[in-house]
Parts: sequence; C-alpha cells; structure tokens
Amino acid sequence: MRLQSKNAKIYVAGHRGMVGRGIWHHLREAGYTNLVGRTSDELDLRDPHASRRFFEDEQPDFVVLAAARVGGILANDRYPADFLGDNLAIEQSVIQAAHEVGVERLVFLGSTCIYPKHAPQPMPEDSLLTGPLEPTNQWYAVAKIAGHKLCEGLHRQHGDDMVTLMPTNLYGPGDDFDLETSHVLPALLRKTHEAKSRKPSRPDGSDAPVTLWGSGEPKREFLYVDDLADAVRFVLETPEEEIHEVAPDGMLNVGVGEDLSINDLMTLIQDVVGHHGPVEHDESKPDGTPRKLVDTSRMDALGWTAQTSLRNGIEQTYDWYREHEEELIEA
Ligand code: GFB
Repeated sequence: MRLQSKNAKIYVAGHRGMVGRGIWHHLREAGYTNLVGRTSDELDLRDPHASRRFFEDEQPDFVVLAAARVGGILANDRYPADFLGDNLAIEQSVIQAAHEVGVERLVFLGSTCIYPKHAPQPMPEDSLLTGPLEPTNQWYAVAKIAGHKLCEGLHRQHGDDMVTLMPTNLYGPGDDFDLETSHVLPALLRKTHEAKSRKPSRPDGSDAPVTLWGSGEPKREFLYVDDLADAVRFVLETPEEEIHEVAPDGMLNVGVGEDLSINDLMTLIQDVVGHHGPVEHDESKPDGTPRKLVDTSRMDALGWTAQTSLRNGIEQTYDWYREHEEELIEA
C-alpha cells in the first residue's frame, strides 16, 4: 500500500547514519509528521526479540530499512564476518518483525555491489546472481542479496508490499570521514583539504601531495544522499502495481546514469577544494570492481531522476565537512 497520509507512522531504521538522517529530514520537509527512530543504543536491531517488541509497541505503518553496517573497500575487506553477520541479523530481525505486525510497505536499502564483478554496464537489475561477486565486498553483497530475497520471498509467499532500492555509491553531509573505514569520496575530500591546509607549502609554492589508493582507474557512479532520500519518498508514494509493472522482482536501481574514474574524481575534488599539488598512488591498496554503473531504466520509467550534479553535491559535502572538521577529528 502506498504512502498517502502525512500522518502515517514511518519508522526510519538507522536514522542517525548519513542515509537514514537524509531520509528523515527529507520526509519531514515533505510534510510527514509522524516519524519514528531509535538509536542503536536504544534498540539493537540485530536482536530479533528487541525488534519484535519495538514493532509491537510502535505499530509503524511504513518502514525504511536504512540501518546497516557499511564502510569503504578496506573496511569491507578487513571485517568480513561483521559485514556479513551484522547485516544479515539486522535484515532478518527488521524485515521479519515488519511482516509479523503487517506494515503497509517496507523499503529496504541494498547496494549495487550485489551485482557480479563483471556485470554488463550499465548493470540492469536482472544481472543479479548471473556471475561471481567482487571479492573485497562479497560478504556485504551476500547479506544485501539475502535481505532483498527475503523481501521478494515475503511478497511472493504472503503478498507483503516490500521494495528494495539499490543505490549506487552514496556520499553527502554526515558521511564517514575516517580514513580507515570511509568510502572514496569523503576520504579524498578530507585528504585533499588536509594537504592544502598543511603549511608551509612546498618550496615551489605548491600544496602537499594527496595519496589515493590503487590505480585510480576504476570507475564509480556517485549519488548525493538527498537524491536517494527523494527516491525513497517517491517510491513510498508510488502505487504497488506501478512498481511491480516495471520491477516484477521488487528491485529498483537508483543512480545518476553517469560514472567517472577515481582519477577524474580526484581532479574534481582538487578543483572544489582549491588544491594545487601532486597526486600519488598507494598501489598496495585494492582497486576493487573495475566499474559499477547502474541501469536506471526502471526508475526512469516510473518518472524519477536524480537532481544534484556531482560538483554541487561535493561542494555541499565539503561545506559540511569544514563546519564539522574539529568534532570529526576529535571523534
Ligand atoms: O569507495 P570505495 O572504498 O568502495 O573505493 P567501492 C572506491 C575506489 O576508490 C577503489 C579507490 O578503487 C579504491 O581503491 N580509492 C582511492 C579509495 N583512494 C581511496 C581512499 O582514500 N579511500 C577509499 N575508501 N577508496 C564499496 C564496497 O566498494 O562501495 C561496499 O566495499 C559498498 O560494500 C560501497 O558497496 C558502496 O566502491 O570499491
């Protein structure tokens, strides 16, 4: 059942993370007044009993499942059991509880790393499970595939209204800027900002170098978090039959339809930050999947497109980073 009433109770799971927070603010701005959230200290979503109690007490009408253990290429590679186990546990507990209390609709957030490493580009939803996964993030991918399949299975077996969105690489205000765990965009923003701020500059007046991981040749597509939040609202408001007409498996890619190499992203970030200095490569770090551009035909057919240009999104993220720099470094 689609979201129509501004008073409907919407539970945003993971509302303190970058994605959940973006969705929360966006829904608020769209006039939805009855939002529910719990921090991970208040409610451990990996615990099925606690999740079940919470759903029974709150009886949400709609659920957006944005809670997950997430991280960049290195974190995925270093903590395989956490990325697989925590995500499986969260999905099982939240999706099952939503089924048991009979919510109107659940929107589950997956990731485009669920597609095979060598999927055709752009990657259509039906390339799922047609080939081997990228090894660095296979653990996270398997968990996200399982979450989607649980939604698809509940739809098939019980008629539950559950939709999975597969967003491409996300970034924006509130992102993780920790260099060990973050994704490439916030990591390069921080490194470039710090290189530019390092004084004195080099003898020729140029800024200190920035080191990026790997060859810089892999290509990625970046989606601004507010655009994803808008896509979530749009999907919540779209009738179920329309969604299933374009997405019989209940899966919708969300992207911008364009990608660029990490080297080109570096150049754009240098331009936004005003960094004039060399770029070095740490080839001991992995490149990951060579390319990950999503086919957005299904969302196009429903009438949704992303609005924020990459440059504009990076500028807004950089503004946010500078405002919060001190607290981020202390944390
Ligand atoms: O964003 P990222 O960590 O994740 O890395 P993935 C993308 C590319 O940027 C890789 C390169 O080729 C990295 O080697 N890169 C260059 C850097 N410099 C840096 C840096 O300083 N930090 C980081 N983090 N990367 C993740 C998956 O894959 O994407 C997750 O591991 C999830 O499971 C997420 O799917 C969206 O795009 O490779």
